[in-house]
Amino acid sequence: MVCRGIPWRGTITAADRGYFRRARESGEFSIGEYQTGRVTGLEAVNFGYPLKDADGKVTGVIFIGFDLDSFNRVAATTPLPEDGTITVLDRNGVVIGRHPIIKAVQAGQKLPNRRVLEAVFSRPSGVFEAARADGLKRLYVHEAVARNPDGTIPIRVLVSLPLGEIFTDANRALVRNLAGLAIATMLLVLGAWYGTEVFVLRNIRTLLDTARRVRSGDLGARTGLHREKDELNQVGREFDEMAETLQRRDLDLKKAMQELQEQAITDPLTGLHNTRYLRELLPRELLTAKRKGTALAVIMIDVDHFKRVNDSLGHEAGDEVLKELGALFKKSIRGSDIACRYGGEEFAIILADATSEGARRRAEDIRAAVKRLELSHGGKPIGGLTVSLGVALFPYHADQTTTLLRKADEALYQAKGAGRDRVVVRDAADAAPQSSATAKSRSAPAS
Ligand code: GH3
Ligand code: MG
Ligand code: MG
Repeated sequence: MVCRGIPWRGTITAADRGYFRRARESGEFSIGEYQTGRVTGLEAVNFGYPLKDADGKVTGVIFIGFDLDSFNRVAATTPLPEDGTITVLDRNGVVIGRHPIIKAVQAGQKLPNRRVLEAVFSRPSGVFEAARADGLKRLYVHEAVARNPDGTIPIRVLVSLPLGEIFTDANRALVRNLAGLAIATMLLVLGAWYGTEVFVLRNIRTLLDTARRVRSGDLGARTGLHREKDELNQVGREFDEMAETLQRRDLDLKKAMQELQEQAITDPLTGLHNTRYLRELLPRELLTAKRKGTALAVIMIDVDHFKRVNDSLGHEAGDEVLKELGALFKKSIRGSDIACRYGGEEFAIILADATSEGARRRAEDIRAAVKRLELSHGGKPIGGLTVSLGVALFPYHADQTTTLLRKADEALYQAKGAGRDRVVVRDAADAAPQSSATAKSRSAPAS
């Protein structure tokens, strides 16, 4: 026993109790027999309910003890004609409830009247006449209240009434009805725990908890109520299927949103990032660089005489060239760098954690790689493709996104002016005024 509903310390085993053994072996609800509780010391009948893991294996038994008082109370509230008695018996014929309480019929002992006991145990239910110890004949009605998984009847209700000459058939029918009422009441009490608490309440709790979790965004929550065939389990199954659909739709939606977001920041022709992305990203990158005290380079690239490609080979060929260039730029950057299509045939590459010299070298490599490209369109070679590149660095030349881009652009146009197919790194001499935070220990870059 690992825990209990009332204060209790120590170790107790319930392994020998009938309700425990049957619940464990059969995996089903089982009612025990008259016993003296090992914790309470009270006379009781225990109800055992198996706890199962996901594979249906019994891992424990939860039980509730019904003090004999509970049975007595039910018996006392059952409407009976005068001199009528009601007795509740366990599976062994031991009295576990009685009204009225009399010395001759003691709780915890077998029903003293052997003939009555035999008659009750000969059939699950029935009506018979028998004489009491005092010789008075009585009418007995008995009924099984529940059934254990091993087929035994754990609780029987026995109602008896005095049988006089005056009893007519009609009166007997009345007695039967009264006994039926008593049995129904008893069933109701037992059902209150077995039906309501164990199955209904627990399953409702599971349903509510799962609904709460799903509502708070945990779409992976499931009730797991699939094992039984009752209505609540059906609701659980429906709920889980609904949660499954919700989760699937949520995933589809997230995927669609992600795709949309990707599209919004991607250039469809080259697959590189677009200007929108660059303008969103650059301020963040500048902040990071500022925090880390590192430099960041922007390389602006513009294709030389690109109009000629369009004019001589057509717009489609121009597009093809832009695609190839995009692929080349993507190939020539590191994981932490970003390549964007800045506009028509202009590109920008952001190098995080760069030095002036490092950025120049990378720009040179790109320039040389473009020059080496051997492109063709419709079988005709596209020769002489070159690019001009302008480089500006944060924080040496600018500490703001727009100025940094402008400085790189100006360097690019210097390269154009100087004859194209070359790299110009923004001169240290025209470095922008620096904020004290970013400029403190930085020497001007070589250009
Ligand atoms: P340079 O830059 O060396 O001064 O000469 P350029 O011929 O490249 O001149 P400019 O930058 O003014 O012209 C760019 C041309 O690129 C103009 C435009 O038709 C073409 N262009 C811009 N976007 C695209 C595009 O998506 N596809 C194609 N095929 N052409 C484009
Ligand atoms: Mg151009
Ligand atoms: Mg241009």
